[in-house]
Amino acid sequence: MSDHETVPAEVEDESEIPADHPRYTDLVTRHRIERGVEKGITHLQGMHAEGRGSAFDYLLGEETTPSADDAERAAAAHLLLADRPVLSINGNVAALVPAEMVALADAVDADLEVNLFNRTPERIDAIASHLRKHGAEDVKGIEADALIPGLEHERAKVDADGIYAADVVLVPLEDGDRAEALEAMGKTEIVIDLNPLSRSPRVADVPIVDNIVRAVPNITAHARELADADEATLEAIVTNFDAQAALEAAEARIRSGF
Ligand code: PTJ
Repeated sequence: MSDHETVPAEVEDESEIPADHPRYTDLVTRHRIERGVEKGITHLQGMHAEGRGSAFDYLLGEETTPSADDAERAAAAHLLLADRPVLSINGNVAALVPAEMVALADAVDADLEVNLFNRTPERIDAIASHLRKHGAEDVKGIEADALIPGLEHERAKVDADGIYAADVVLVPLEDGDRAEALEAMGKTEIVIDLNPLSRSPRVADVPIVDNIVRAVPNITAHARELADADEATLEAIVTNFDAQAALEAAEARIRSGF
């Protein structure tokens, strides 16, 4: 075993993780999730979710594939075209990419809404204040005065002027039935999930099979680059994107390693 395989368990801050470690990104994401749990932001189940994601990322080569990059560009075009885009935040997303979600919301003029599977008032408050610390001005999802029809669990609780009224919703890191329910409401869905076989990416208009720590900054970069594009250009990017082909490319990469 090389002495780079592990880092000391007592790492206090992610800056102590050696940047030249071959699994640097994985160690940083693990560290952020652990800190998220300690701060009451991330649910303990978030650690399982992170482990699943990490295994798929390993098989994908821990890089943004060309087809994921296309999906991220299509996501940027959808968000720029939207009238009421909303970015949904759960405990893993808040721990991994708080500042990056705020930057994306700014770039595409979207709202940020906390939406949790394991919903408690304490976690909602902790996540909202964590996002505010990272620059968010307005955080939705606290009132939760509307329900997504057809869902029996806590993810159904949304803001009437947030996800409920949105035309485009970014749904990261959840393998579940909310994506299907949002689709039934007629919304355009962008899903970030490293597992191309999860339910959520399979019903998405834009499935992004990439690690959220790479995906969100890349969507923002595309959005900034497309900020002055005309509507026809954005529409063409959206129309030319093939969701089924993106899922197949990701699965082929995972199965073959190429
Ligand atoms: O904060 P809460 O209460 O809303 O709960 C959030 C979790 C994540 C615990 C909950 O949504 C959950 O249990 O999710 P699942 O069913 O484990 O699904 C998470 C999906 O995200 C899995 O398909 C993982 O492969 C994927 N995933 C995990 N980490 C990443 C990821 N995808 C992209 N980037 C990651 N870093």
